[in-house]
Amino acid sequence: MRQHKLSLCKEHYLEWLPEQTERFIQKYNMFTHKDKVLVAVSGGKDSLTLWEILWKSGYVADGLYINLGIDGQTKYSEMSRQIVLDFARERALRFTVVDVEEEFRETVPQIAARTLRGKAKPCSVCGLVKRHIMNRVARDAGYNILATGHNLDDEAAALFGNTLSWAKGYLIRQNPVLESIHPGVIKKVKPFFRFYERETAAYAVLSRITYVYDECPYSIGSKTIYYKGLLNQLEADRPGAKLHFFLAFLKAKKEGLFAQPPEKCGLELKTCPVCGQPTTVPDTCAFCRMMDKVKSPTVKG
Ligand code: Q46
Ligand code: ZN
Repeated sequence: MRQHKLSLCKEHYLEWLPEQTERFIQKYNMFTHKDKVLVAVSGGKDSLTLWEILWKSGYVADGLYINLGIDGQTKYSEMSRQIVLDFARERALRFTVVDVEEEFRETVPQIAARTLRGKAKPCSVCGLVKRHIMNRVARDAGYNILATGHNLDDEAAALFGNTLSWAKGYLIRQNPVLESIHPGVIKKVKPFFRFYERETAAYAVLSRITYVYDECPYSIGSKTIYYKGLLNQLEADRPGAKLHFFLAFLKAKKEGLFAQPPEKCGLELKTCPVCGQPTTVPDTCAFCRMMDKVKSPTVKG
């Protein structure tokens, strides 16, 4: 690991990553052994590795798998669902499965195809659906922490994109720890945000975790993947650049840069009358508005 000027053998690497995870959980006040953690698992290496480490470290950490219904030729959802179920059963872990099609009568790509937001690509609709379900399951089942497996490459790429367009709103909100700001919202944490993707992948391979190798077909050609490539080029010439980029951003935030403008600080979040989740408008939230359109029958001309 050139970025840390550190080389480890297999045995020590398998100790190092969980120790570092524990250090970050404590350093950033993510959660303690008294909390009830819900881990969002996609079947990929990051989320399964996170679940495994939290479980082995004795945390109350149950899984949530959302079947998005992204199948097509790759059978991405079907494959990832099976991998998550096998992973949990082999370790006797508790988990919840939410099937979007069963619950909303349509898969994520089908919902997206009906909306303006998702016409070209379902990712924005997919994000909205996932956020809504994660929050709802955590809230209804009494979890007070929602953990995701985002790694440094994910966070740095998102920051890079947000910085290129100076997306103020996203820069204000981007954080590895998001405290609950509304009774309907669960505290969100990303315990792997300081690990390079190679580091979590190495752990998954060395500890023989079976995970889905294929990415979601809709991620192909995405801006995120392009930004990750650019940051990897930078990292190759300047080891540690990616980590520095993200940590310097967090430091700047701590010092008050990217803070909420004073006129917005007092703005209270409203509660969606349909689902109880927060919204900035005094009406139904974006998710409920979108699902309302899905429920109404298509008018054929
Ligand atoms: S948003 Fe887009 Fe991902 Fe949803 S449709 Fe696939 S690539 S899974 S993180
Ligand atoms: Zn709602």
